[in-house]
Amino acid sequence: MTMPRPPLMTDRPDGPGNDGPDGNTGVVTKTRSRTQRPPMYKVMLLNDDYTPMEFVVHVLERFFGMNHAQAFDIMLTVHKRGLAVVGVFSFEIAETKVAQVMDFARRHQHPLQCTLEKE
Ligand code: TYC
Repeated sequence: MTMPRPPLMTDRPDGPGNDGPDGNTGVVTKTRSRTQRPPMYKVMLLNDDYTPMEFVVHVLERFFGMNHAQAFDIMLTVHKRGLAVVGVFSFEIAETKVAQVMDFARRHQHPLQCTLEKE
């Protein structure tokens, strides 16, 4: 009559001394960490019937660093199509641009609207 022996650590596939053919081979696994790019935000200008065209051109030159020809072009796009993307920025920059444009328009009593949208 043989008595069952108590279980030993070497019975376990991941136990000590078990890096033989069937046991733990000590393979090191690496989990790849993917670096996320920060989300970007589109800043858009909206058309209205009252803001003068020259004022919109000035806004685009002043806050979005456009030259006169670029600014005039984008202003006309907004005028004809209703809106246009005037730049793409990180959230903090986009938020600041919107606030600057809205404040500038309000101080000049124009109803110009500027908004941001996640890309
Ligand atoms: N539609 C305006 C006008 O005819 C001009 C305008 C252009 C207003 C772009 C706003 O974002 C705008 N005076």
